[in-house]
Amino acid sequence: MASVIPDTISIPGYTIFKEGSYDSVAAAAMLPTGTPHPLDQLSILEVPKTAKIVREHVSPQTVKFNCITLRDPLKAEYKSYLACKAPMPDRRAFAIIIVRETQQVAEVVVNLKTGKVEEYKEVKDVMPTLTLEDLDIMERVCRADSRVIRACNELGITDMSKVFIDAWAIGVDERWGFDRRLQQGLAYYRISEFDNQYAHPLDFSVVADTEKEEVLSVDIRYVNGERTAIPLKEHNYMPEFIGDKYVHDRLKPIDITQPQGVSFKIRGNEISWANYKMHIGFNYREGIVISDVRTHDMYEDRERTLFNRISVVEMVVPYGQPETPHHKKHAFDVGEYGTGLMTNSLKLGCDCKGAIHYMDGIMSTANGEAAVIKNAICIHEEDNGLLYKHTDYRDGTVISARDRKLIISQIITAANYEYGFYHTFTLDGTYKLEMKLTGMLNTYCLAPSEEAAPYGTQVAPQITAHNHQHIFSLRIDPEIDGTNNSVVQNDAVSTEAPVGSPENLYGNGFYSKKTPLRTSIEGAADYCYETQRTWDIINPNRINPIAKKPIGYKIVNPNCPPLLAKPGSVVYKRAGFARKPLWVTPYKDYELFPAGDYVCQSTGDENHPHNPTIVDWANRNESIENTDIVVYLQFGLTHFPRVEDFPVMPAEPVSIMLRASNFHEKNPGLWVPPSAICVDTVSANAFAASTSCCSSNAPTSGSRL
Ligand code: ABN
Ligand code: CU
Repeated sequence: MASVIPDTISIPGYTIFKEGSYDSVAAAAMLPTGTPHPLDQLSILEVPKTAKIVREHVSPQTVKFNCITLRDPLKAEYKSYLACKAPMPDRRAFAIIIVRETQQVAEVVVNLKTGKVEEYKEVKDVMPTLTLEDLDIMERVCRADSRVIRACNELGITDMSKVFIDAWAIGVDERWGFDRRLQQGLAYYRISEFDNQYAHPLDFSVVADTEKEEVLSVDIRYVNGERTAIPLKEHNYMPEFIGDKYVHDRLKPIDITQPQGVSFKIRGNEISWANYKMHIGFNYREGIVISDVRTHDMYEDRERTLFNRISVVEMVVPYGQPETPHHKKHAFDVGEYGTGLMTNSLKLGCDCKGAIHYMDGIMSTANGEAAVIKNAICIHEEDNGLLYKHTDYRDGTVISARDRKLIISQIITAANYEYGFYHTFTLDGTYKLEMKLTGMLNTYCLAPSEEAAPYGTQVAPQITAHNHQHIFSLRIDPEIDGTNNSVVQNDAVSTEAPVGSPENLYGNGFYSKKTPLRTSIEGAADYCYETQRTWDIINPNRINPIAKKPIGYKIVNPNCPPLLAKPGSVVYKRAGFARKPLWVTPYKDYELFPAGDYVCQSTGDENHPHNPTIVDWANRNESIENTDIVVYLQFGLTHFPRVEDFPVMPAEPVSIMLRASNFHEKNPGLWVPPSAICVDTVSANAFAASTSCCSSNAPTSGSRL
């Protein structure tokens, strides 16, 4: 086995493993032990092994690796393995490469067991994700460019080391064809080393070909023919600037302790907690992937499947300022940059508090080395307030039980913004994805004659922050107690029959109107605030014996802003997925990314031969009834910046939920022992008797809450 040495590059939190040298301590901690689970991310050995096989395959041409990641097993193959009907699927890796000599993009599948390239496919007319290494190029190229230097000199800047360029994907810039790999650079000035860069936005942006390392255009925005002065006032948030202005004495420490340890058990990347079991994966693009989510039903005393795979597969942040170049600001942070790649290395006590289990994220570099993000995934429990409570005034009994959450989270830094992803399971049978938005607003300078409104808010003198939306796409491959599922739309409506009619004599009738979604075109559904629309993912083959309805999970998604960019706009085309809060398609292996596999510089044109999107998948108009389906859930918020969002944003949460709905026979939390102090004396004896023999109340996993 080749020895490896970690070699840290400038990307915070990344440790790169280079072959050929030696540092056993750091490497040993990251080496895989035992046979990997088929869904485990590639190990630090499998990444360079893949690179070597690919290199040999394309030799004498040379390659730049855009990604090296796990090739998920085919679903059928994996399911057969789980059912002990087939051997463990071979480990496979998937790489996207750019052949340096030709700039041709190719997808490669490598069988890590046989050491063979199994598939090699050139993909035309696509641009792969911008890696952190790709983004790194922009600032260096811009700082050295004479036109950029001149644009800065005109503003009075002579020291180019104080000029910073946020590299963004560009979307579509009609001035250059598709032959070039483009980035746009948003320019800022930093007065001092730890100064808030977003406090000094400059009035120009840059377009560059970052493969050729060539600036193509410096787009200066003139207002009445003049440059806009740099906003120079300081707006800082780091401790050295706050100095003695912190108020320490009003906030006493809060410590979170679990003296008897956590209630989850981890084996490799599989976790069991309360009644749940699941597998946790991670990749450069989706970040956290949760698979094989199952629950042990206490009433039926059997394991029941819930979700085959959960991940955030896309997001878009379209900005609403129509003036150029801001129309080009609509970041697809998953598809254009990779959620995994941008993941923070988390710190105990800062990002996460309490008893934390961390998992690393394993990425790859352009050279095909493994790059490890230590502590990329945080797994922990939190108290979640009341699970249930009841006071019986007549007999004097009071009972309440505490709920708790299992949270699997990661935080990414997407240039200015931070996004926290919190995948949360609770004891009532709910899965919730909560996103927390924090970090820095994208700012721009204002000329004296300009007002921020209506397309932005003046967050500080001379600084505007533009209106924008954040629309996330959560992909869930449901497995609601079996593979074949359907989706039914629920609308809370008044009974149609008029007041005074026999059916609705007193006019108070209302009910949940059910509309089955039968095809993928019908599965592209709109939200309806008036009817508090929800959707149930049901298993039509399993009827709840009590409710006499199909068992299901309810999608609760009231936070689904409509895409405000108009039809015909660039972002409307590119972000087709964001036009609907719900899409339902039949499952297909490797059909994952609703804005296309290749989002950088995509146009969103329908029927693209190499880069279909969810609009194309829906247009196939296939049946989604009682079959293996996938749901894409769009949720998020429309952000009109406030001055309180400056100079750094207080975290803003937004979430979506899937709740057990007629899935169980009764409240699934009833097995959770109530807190002794919440049981009134009348029933205390019964409670004491039940807890004296803890096995009667213990979850089957054997862990105690
Ligand atoms: N928010 C846009 C973005 C994300 C990541 C890297 C650069 C820019
Ligand atoms: Cu925002």
